[in-house]
Formats: sequence, C-alpha cells, structure tokens
Amino acid sequence: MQNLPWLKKEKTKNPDQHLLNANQQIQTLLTDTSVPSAVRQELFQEFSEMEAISEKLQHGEIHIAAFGRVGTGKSSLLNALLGRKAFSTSPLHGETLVQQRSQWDTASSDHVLLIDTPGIDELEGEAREELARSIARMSDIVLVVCEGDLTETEFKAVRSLAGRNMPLLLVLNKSDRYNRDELETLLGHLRARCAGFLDDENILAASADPRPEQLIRVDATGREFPAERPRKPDIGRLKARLWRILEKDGKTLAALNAALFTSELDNRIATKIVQARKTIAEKVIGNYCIAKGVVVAVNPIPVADLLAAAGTDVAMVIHLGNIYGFQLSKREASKLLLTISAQLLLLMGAYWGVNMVSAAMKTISAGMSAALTAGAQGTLAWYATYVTGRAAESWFAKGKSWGSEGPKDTINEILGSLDQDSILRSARNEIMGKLKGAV
Ligand SMILES: Nc1nc2c(ncn2[C@@H]2O[C@H](COP(=O)(O)OP(=O)(O)OP(=O)(O)O)[C@@H](O)[C@H]2O)c(=O)[nH]1
Ligand SMILES: [Mg+2]
Repeated sequence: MQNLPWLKKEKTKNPDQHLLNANQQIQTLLTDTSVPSAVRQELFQEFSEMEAISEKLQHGEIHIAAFGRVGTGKSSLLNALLGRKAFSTSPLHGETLVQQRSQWDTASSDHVLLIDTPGIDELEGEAREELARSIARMSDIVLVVCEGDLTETEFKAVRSLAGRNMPLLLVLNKSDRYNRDELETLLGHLRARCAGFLDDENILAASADPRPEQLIRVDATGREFPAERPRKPDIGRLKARLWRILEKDGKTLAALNAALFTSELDNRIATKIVQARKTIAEKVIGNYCIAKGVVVAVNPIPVADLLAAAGTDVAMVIHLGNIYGFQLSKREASKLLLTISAQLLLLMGAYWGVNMVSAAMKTISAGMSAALTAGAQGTLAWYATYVTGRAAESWFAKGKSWGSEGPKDTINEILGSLDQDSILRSARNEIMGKLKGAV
C-alpha cells in the first residue's frame, strides 16, 4: 500500500498491542489534568471525537467512509456493499444531509461500519477541508466516490485526503454509463492525474445502481418492441480490494489512525495551552501593574527607587509561575526579581531619566499639581512592573531559564518591542482614573 510504506514492518507485531497502545495514549490525553479547562472547552469537538475514537478502539471497530460530490452514488455504493438499502438515495441532489452509519457483516471478525456522508459541493474552502479532516480522523479507509473525471474540488479533496496516512480508494461509480473503451480511457486519465499520491490499484470502477439494460424483444409474430433487463450492481473489484486491505491491515489501520489523531491533537492542545497561558499571564501582569502604579502614585518615591521597588513584586512572580505550572518559593522569586531589576537598571539607566520621565510628564504642563506628579511616578512604576512581569513570564515560558539569549538580551528585546508612548499614556489614564474614583 503506497500510503503506508512502513506499515509492513509494523504488521509483524500483534495488532491488538497497537490498539491497546493507541487507546492508552488517548486515555492519557483525555485524563490529563494539566490541560486548563478553558483549553478543553475550546477543543470540545476534538475531545468528543477522541472519546468516540477511544470507544471505537475498545469495540475493535473499523470505519469505512464514503466521501465525494453530491449525487455521485455514495449512498448507493454503501447499500450495494451492504446488500440492503440502509441509506436513502435519490436522483435529486443533496439526499444525504447528515452522517449515517451501518454495520457491514464481512467475513472478518472485526466490526466494520460503513459511514455515509453528505456531498461536498455545498461546502466552500475551509468548511470542506474541515469535513475532509474530520472524516479522515474518524475513518480507517476512505472511499472517494466520483462519476467521471474529477472536478477541481474533487481533485483537491482526493489529494488532501491521500496525504493522510490511511488507505484511500477512488471509486469511479456509474460505470454502466460508459462502454468498455470509454471506461478504460477514463480510468487511465484518473490514474494519470492522481499518479504520485494514489496507486493504480486504488483507483477502480464500480456500478452501484446500474440502469437497466435496454433491449429489443421480438414476439412470436416477429414484432419488435423495447424492453428492459435489470442489472445487478457491479462492485466486485471494490469488495475484493476492501477485503484485502481489511484482512491485511484492519486492526493496525484503526490503531494507526487513532495514534495519528492523538498526536495531532496533542500538538494542537500544546499550542492552545501556550496561547491560554499568555492571555492569562498578560491579565495577571496588568492587574499587578495597576495595583503597583496606584500604590506608588499615592505614596510617591524617588524615580531611582522605582526599580528597586520591583524587588517587592514577589507575589506577581509567584502567580506567573503558577500559570506556567511552577511552584516558586519566595526566595526563588526574590532571586529572579533581583536578576531582572539589575538588568533593568543597567539597560534603562541610560534613558530612564531622560526619555521616560519626559514622556510620562509630557502632558503635564505648568502649575504641576501634586496629583499629576504622583500620576507620573505611578506611571513609571506601572511600566517597570510591566517589563518585570514580561521578563519573568519569558523565563517561565522557557522552562525557568533565560535560554541562549540570557537575561540582558531578553529584557532588551521586551523593551524594544513595547510601544512606550502608548503604554505610558494608557497606564497614566488608568492610574488617574483609579485615583479619581478613589477620591
Ligand atoms: N447509472 C447509474 N446511476 C447510479 C449508480 N449509482 C447510483 N446511481 C444513481 O445516482 C443517483 C444518486 O445516488 P445517491 O446514492 O443518492 O448519491 P449520493 O452520492 O449519496 O447523493 P447525495 O446524498 O445527495 O450526496 C440515484 O438516482 C442513483 O440511483 C450507478 O452505478 N449507475
Ligand atoms: Mg447520499
């Protein structure tokens, strides 16, 4: 199978072991208590899918999904495989509107479920991709059903599904509409278009619900009249191919697909956790900034002491540590703050007095009142706390380390990334707002 070049090696192992491993992996992720509830909520759909996959693995189920444009005969094809009309079909487009499933009693002892899906035509770009992704996640084998040459939409869907590590069969249905030569030409054309991502043996013709054969009958008097002879579905090649895949790879495929999905989800969860931590940390830093700014505004201290006062931001550092999953002692927090404030002093010493104070006081005109001076002081305290918080956050994000950059470059980078003017302005407004509110 061209999609799984390394599967041969794996197959020699016990397939049940694969299932067990995949299921354990899923259970670990489902019960991982370090995943914040906000992240769980955001990934609700994925977690539900994962529970469904876990159930599926426990019951040893294999899922085969039909996928394709509306009216290509997806439901008819699954009915033909089942040998009964489990799914409703219609010449009108858009008959199947929701996913449906039915058990296929095959010779194999596995529980094979056939999944019918709505046509992809109605969906645009990202929605179609999402349906394809979700079907790929939940299915072990995909049948893309077409009825002629592939449209651009179909071609893209086939290519993207073939990129996933599961068997994919492209089924040219309604083959009764073509004569032998036409059919061979069409199959050759499809194979040429899909060369590179689909093996020839996985592109095959079928006829799920062939139209009756049109005949001319001649009666006893020699009179000719038109007649019809019903035709049986022609799905022999498809069935044979499916059975071969199921026999050889059935259980391994289910486990493999589950394992792939789990690791993909694992990555997505990790990204979400990083995002969630950043958002929460930003809020926490903001809260400490305003608290500190107000305190300093109420009790003005010399500018030079503002940085030293950062050494009291122990609570903020411990709080940030918690967000990143670290329990910090007061001692550790103070040590970190000492490193940060020393760097801040060095880095900002040069332009702290000149740029910052003038920027903070820019709006303060003649007749400077005590309240305004206090506001400027508070604003600077706010700014120092903000930079300190961001620096500490960066240290936690790198697993309690400054990484290769070291503290100086890290803090320098933070300072460089900030729009100083707008931060000072909003800090000042917030502090003055609070002060006014308190009066
Ligand atoms: N000639 C011919 N017609 C077929 C064949 N298979 C299905 N059809 C017809 O194609 C029409 C659509 O079939 P469905 O099975 O409902 O197609 P579908 O892809 O499930 O359609 P949606 O659910 O609407 O997306 C029906 O009228 C079927 O009888 C076939 O092999 N040959
Ligand atoms: Mg249908």
